[in-house]
Amino acid sequence: MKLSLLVSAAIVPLVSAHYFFDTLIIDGVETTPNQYVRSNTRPAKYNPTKWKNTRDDMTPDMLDFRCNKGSFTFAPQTETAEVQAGSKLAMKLGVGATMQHPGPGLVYMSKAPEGSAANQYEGDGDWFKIHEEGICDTEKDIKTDAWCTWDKDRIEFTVPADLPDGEYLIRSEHIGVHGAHDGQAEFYYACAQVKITGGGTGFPSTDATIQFPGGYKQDDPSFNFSVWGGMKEYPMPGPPVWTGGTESGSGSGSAFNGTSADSSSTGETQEEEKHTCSRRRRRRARHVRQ
Ligand SMILES: [Cu+2]
Repeated sequence: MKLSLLVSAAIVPLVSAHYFFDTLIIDGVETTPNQYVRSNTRPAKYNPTKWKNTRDDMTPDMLDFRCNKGSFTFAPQTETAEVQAGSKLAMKLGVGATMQHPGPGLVYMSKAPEGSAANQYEGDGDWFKIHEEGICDTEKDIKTDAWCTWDKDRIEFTVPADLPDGEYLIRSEHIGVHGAHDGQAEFYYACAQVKITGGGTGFPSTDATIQFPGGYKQDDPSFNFSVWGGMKEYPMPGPPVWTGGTESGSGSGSAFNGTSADSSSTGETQEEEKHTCSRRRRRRARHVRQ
């Protein structure tokens, strides 16, 4: 653990803007990295999961898309945080990174089966969404700071007060969509282990739940979106946000319903070249548009 942290700390600044969640913040109190958040076994643990031009062998169609590669092997050594329903939490990135890719932030939860603890749960049950944030300011650049998560080091969210007591996984996720027009959406995600107390009796209906893998499909519009043709509405992935009760709730209102400028601009290829995220991008002969 210590060694991999040191190695990551040494490497991250050399790699543009890649990151991983490793710290749970409970009512403003920051906990120790990986105290409550499962680590992963990827050779470079900050690398995103992708369908195309994968960084290692991880794709969103694999079982480990739940909490990241090999993360279940860290479950026994990861503590389970006791959290009051209704609390304000955050999932923070490791080694001082910030989310310098355009794209949404999402938080899901999944309840460990009765009689099973969070640190025994692989996340193979249903997941429901408790938070999402997309485009916050349509006056800004959809390639960068128009997104709510831009340059932030954390995703903040509230545990629904109506959630029943029990042990859960919390899966925070940031999706970089700068390459999504070319099928290269980048998924950054990790799971925290929590025990909810003081909760309620609501639970999301089945139309508000998905499973990982399967809940995200390679051809979903959310993962084939282009930021290169100007401002337009972003279609959020996954089910609606559940905030309480027994119905699927309405979203947090961060996605906007305004202009939907269809992209037919020129010069987007040059602009895209400036973005140095993908080593392969430079070698691509042609810019494939969705
Ligand atoms: Cu990237």
